[in-house]
Amino acid sequence: MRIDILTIFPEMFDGPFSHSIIKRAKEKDLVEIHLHNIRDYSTDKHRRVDNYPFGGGAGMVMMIDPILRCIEELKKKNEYDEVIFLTPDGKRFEQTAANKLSTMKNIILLCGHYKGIDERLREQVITREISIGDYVLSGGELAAAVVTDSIVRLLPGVLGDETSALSDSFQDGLLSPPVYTRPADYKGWKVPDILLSGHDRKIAEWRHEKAVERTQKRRPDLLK
Ligand code: 6GU
Repeated sequence: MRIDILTIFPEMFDGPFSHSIIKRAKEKDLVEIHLHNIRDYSTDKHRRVDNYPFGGGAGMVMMIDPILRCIEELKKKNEYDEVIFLTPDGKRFEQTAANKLSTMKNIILLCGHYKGIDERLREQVITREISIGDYVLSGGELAAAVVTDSIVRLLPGVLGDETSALSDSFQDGLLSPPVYTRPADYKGWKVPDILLSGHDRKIAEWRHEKAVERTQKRRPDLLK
């Protein structure tokens, strides 16, 4: 899979994409992530990418031209399944959308800033709009990193069996059960006996029971 990210802060992705699972996925050529600085596509001598909103009001709006030039350049070389805009007024991102995006060949993620992007881009070019939750971030970059991480970990070969995405919270509509590791008794804090019993079927039943219990208590909305 190929993911192209359009941003005015490409350096913001250096950290999240240089460690752990995404780093390994890139090294194994399971994903190609390309960062594009929207400013590089500005034809303005000051490399401007934003301007005042028509009709007045506070805040700046990202202009059509640099963003469209970048997207058109990419579309000459690759075919894209989706051109996604990260925005707090987009559809709230959930596991089902991550699953769907992970089946795609090439996608573009556009990170918004200021008061947003010129509406005509949303009407003419954007195919999907995503928000990662009901709170406001300073820009779309952290949201794009979150969406990218959720997609890349689902790509075949990225996770080993032992960390399979199938056992994630939400994949089966339930939160994950509690987990424990050594020592079995930490200064009197004990691990449930069942987990030490070696009885695989009973352990699986216990885990399912705890997952349901936890979901009922913390996220009853998931059970509806
Ligand atoms: Cl995608 N962008 C911004 N700026 N804020 C957000 C968001 C996105 N999702 C939740 N809050």
